[in-house]
Amino acid sequence: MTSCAPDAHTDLADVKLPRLAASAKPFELIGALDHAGCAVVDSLASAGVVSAVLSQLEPHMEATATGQDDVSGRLTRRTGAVPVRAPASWELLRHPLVLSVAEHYLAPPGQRFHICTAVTSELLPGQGAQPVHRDQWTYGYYPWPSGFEVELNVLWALCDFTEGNGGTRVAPGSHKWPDGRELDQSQTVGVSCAAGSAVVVLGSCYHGAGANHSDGSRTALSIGYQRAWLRQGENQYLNCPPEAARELPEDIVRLLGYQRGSDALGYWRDGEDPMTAVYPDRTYHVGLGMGPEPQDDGRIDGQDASVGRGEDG
Ligand SMILES: O=C(O)CCC(=O)C(=O)O
Repeated sequence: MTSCAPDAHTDLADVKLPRLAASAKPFELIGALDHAGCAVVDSLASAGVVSAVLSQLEPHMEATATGQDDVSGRLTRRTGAVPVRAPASWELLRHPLVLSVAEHYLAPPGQRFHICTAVTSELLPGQGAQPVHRDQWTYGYYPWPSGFEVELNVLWALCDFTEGNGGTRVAPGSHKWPDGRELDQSQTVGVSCAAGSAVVVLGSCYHGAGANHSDGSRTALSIGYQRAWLRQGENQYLNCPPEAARELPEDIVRLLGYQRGSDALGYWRDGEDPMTAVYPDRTYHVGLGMGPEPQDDGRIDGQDASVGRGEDG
């Protein structure tokens, strides 16, 4: 990594952090993200959903150890496997505004996107600021071309975010800055927003959790989405093996990555659709192409579920 200040023509002051209302349309959020690389959508989730997610996750958060390095945060608890542990999170995972925008950046026609991570970051009092980073650095600092996004992260505020409690810090406009920078906190702006708001950050946008100087914890649920041809940050198949996935709705199972990512990507055994492992009673296309999806009766064009399966299917 090299250490340098942003270029004068892309100074932080040049780009303001966009704020949108919960009624924002996908094209408005996309416009804001194209411009700034990050945006806040105020009060996108209801208080009821926020409190249900928190109460379902609470025992797991209580049992989670704090991090063992500065990026994880030595006073931060990161609780994962959220889709299986908190059914109330499904509404956030599948939020229509988020899915439309994720599809725009991550899934051209014939391709899909999946959940990368769904994990809380609970900053306990005294937690210092997280190093400023790009989420796309997960992928070995690969030099993705500018404007080509591989990941999109939605930080759902599960409590009010303030500058004092470590509300996420972002560098608006930094998705266009050179890669590999070591920024300090003064090159970012703190996000203050109400619980239920969503801080949306492109994988190329520099950001990080702030420092928690308050006497309470600051909790975010970070739901990242990524192109289906990249390895997921969190191992969703260990978090949620097929017998657990069977208890989840099909759209969430698909987002977890059980579906094919595109033609010939992620198929199972003899060309079977991996969704078959979760729902053996439904008929999925066999072959390298994605093929048609089952109809409401679980069949494709009236085919029996066993069609195309091998002896051990
Ligand atoms: O919790 C936050 O505010 C940001 C977390 C984050 O950016 C990360 O862990 O990668």
